[in-house]
Amino acid sequence: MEQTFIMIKPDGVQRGLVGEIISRFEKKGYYLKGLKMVSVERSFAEKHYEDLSAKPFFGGLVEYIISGPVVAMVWEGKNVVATGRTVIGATNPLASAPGTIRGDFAIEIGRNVIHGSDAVESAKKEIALWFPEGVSDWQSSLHPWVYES
Ligand code: D4T
Repeated sequence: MEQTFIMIKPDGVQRGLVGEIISRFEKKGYYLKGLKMVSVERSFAEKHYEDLSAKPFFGGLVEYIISGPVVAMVWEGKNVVATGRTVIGATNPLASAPGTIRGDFAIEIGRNVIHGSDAVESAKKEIALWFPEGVSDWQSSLHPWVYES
């Protein structure tokens, strides 16, 4: 089964959106396999966003991510990388559809509440970076009620 890395950014934590966000992924049918609250160092945030290091917003993005604790998660399920991005909504919250997390809870691109891996390969990389200790391998007994097989 596919896994993705989801991070509730410092604004999502401060605004009390952790429970709502976890609930949306749970209710969809995805399985929570890793969860922790962390305050990351600047060098770690720079590593996470290294692909964006040449962008003009990189400095502000790193400041934002280190401005408070984040909630790091691994979610598992069919097509969870792409569908997780759909649940999250477009990067710019003003363009995110209502019903998505960013569409419902955010206005500014630099305060867009949540991160989700954009591809299966980047999900593997991000999970390895954020969860070097590994994740849980529990299986949900509800599986047959969510999946046909
Ligand atoms: P993340 O990585 O946070 O899930 O966002 P996206 O995958 O949806 O979008 P991204 O990689 O293009 O941008 C990463 C991060 O940078 C912030 N950002 C982005 C910003 O502050 N200004 C900008 O102009 C852009 C494009 C928001 C998300």
